[in-house]
Amino acid sequence: MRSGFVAVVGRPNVGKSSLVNAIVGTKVSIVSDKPQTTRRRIHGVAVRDDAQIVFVDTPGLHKPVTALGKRVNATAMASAVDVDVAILVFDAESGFGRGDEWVAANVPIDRKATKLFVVANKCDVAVPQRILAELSRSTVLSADEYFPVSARSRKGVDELSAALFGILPEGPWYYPADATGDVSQEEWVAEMVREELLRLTRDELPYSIATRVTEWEWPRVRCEIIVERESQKGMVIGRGGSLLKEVGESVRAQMTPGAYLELRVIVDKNWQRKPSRVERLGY
Ligand SMILES: Nc1nc2c(ncn2[C@@H]2O[C@H](COP(=O)(O)OP(=O)(O)OP(=O)(O)O)[C@@H](O)[C@H]2O)c(=O)[nH]1
Ligand SMILES: [Mg+2]
Repeated sequence: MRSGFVAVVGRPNVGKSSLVNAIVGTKVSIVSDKPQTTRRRIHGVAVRDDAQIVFVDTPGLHKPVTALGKRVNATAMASAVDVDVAILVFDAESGFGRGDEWVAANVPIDRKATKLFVVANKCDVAVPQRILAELSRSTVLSADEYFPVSARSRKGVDELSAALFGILPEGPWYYPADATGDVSQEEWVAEMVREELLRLTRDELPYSIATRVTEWEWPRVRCEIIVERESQKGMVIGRGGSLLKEVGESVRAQMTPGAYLELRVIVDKNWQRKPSRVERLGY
């Protein structure tokens, strides 16, 4: 048997979670067009023949301004320790820049024990000249390998996956053969609710939202949506409850049939700025 850990790091919004989902083959980590979607370290598991890879999806590294930001940055920083491969993902369309170099310089990666792969993502929207120029720019990192991919179209994903499976050392599997990750069913529903809210809200609201399942008595599932201000409550509920209804319907459609999903919006004033609240929410 062979196995290994692969950490996926990079700036926010470059497509780390999309890439993990594409390789694992199922949605283990939520995705949105808003930066700082991922807030926790999430394991996604992929199996091929005798080999199992545990992907470590991480929050995007950014300049933190809140207690939540500091917390998720620390999570990302610590995630590339004791892994076989660290993948640094950047956005090929917006280019390889200072922020990406900052990530490479500041995430502790033991280059003797850990291989560094650089992945240019979103190659479905970047023209070939651009992809080559940006990959060439990224060679300042002296990585072990470089890959152009598109998590969206899956172009290049199989090549990356094959390279990862190809270098796994012998070792025990860390998860059962049919596991896809370490996200519990409660966490998964809470994250799905947050994903829908990220899709449907804008401005500062997405960052103010946290979700958690507070009751699971199948088929009754209750999920709390936590916002930071009274004024945000109405925005999440929507006119006549329309937004919340849409969220509930989309999430229920992705759950085991028969679920009764109750969504409740509560205010926890400025939770994002309070370390103790951030911790209590499990970030
Ligand atoms: N065109 C294109 N868009 C992509 C691709 N991969 C991801 N995206 C989009 O990029 C946005 C960010 O994707 P995520 O997977 O959430 O990015 P992330 O790096 O995990 O972001 P954080 O969790 O915030 O750090 C979403 O709108 C995705 O649909 C891709 O290959 N091509
Ligand atoms: Mg993510």
